[in-house]
Amino acid sequence: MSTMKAAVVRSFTDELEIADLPVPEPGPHEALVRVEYSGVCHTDLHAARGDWPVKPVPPFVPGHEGAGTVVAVGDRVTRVHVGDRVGNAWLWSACGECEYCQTGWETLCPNQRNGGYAVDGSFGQFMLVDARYCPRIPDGVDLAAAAPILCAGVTVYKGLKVTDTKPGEWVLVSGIGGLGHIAVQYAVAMGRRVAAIDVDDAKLALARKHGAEVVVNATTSDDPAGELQAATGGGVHGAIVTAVNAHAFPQAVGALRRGGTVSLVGLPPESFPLDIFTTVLFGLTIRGSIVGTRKDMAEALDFFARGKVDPTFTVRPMADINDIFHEMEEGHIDGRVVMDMA
Ligand code: 8ID
Ligand code: ZN
Repeated sequence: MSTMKAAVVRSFTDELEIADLPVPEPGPHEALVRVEYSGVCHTDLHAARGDWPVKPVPPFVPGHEGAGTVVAVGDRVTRVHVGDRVGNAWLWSACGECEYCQTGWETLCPNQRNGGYAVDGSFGQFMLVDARYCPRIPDGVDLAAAAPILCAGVTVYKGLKVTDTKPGEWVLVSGIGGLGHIAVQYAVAMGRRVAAIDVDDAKLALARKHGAEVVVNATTSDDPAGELQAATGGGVHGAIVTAVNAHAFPQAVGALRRGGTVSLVGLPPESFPLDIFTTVLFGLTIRGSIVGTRKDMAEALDFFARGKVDPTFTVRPMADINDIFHEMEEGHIDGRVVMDMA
């Protein structure tokens, strides 16, 4: 039996352990992938700490932004072949049969399995993917740069779509981390005008670099929502909140124009107060948005392959995973960290 190195969560309170695990064998619909790069998403940190009401069961291997090459396939696999470049995703698989899968909402499938949560993920040198669901990486693109598209990219692309904004309208991106800095780029590529809010001037500089016209620092502004309202001539038409802090959510609602929509994407395990009167009289829409379908993923990767979005990332070894998580907790990461798994 051959073995591989992987970063393993043994408990929600211990550091991850770099361990030798058996290389898994693909089932009938699965492919075995040699992982070359894996992005590190804040969701992996929530998973490793057991932050959410529905918890993964240790021991497990996090990671749902893995990109690599197929090295073996199960006997029912037709969609991918040995040598193809593919990735894993949060939507690792879905049932394909429920009312959600049948109506283009496979991301809501109650029987879905999630990469790096219910199924071991990409923080290992090999991983399994369901060949019916895995994203295919376009030819010619850099695999390390493609990794952040597999979760951060598709999630913000879908989150922006469901703001129901039009080209020329304003969108607010709240939280300019791994997701948010890519959201700024998709929004610009989709013809929206971008305002950005974060608690850190370095993150706001990154937002400006990627095309934000208005930036607000939530810690130094006396009235962040009012400032955004004024700078956008009456409020943003849409907003996407990726911040990992419940205070950011009512701020984004407060920045909306009448009739505006906010997509909630960040997942701090908290609640926030919603003013009923304003929501009703201004006809606001507050909606959640979870990753994207396989079609959203293909579209998000296509924007990337055409050079419309270009993640800012730093490549680090897998052995750094605990340091990377600590830096993420402290908000010290610029864009995304992508681990070199080879
Ligand atoms: O499908 C989904 N809904 C989905 C997909 C992927 C990730 C949701 N997520 C969730 C993650 O689980 C996490 O809760 O989105 C959140 C953001 O993930 P990330 O972008 O990978 O995290 P990050 O790189 O740490 O960035 C967080 C940013 O939030 C800012 C930080 O400065 C950082 O730039 N931020 C914080 I913390 N507090 C803020 C505040 N009050 C804030 N920005 C504005 N206002
Ligand atoms: Zn993610």
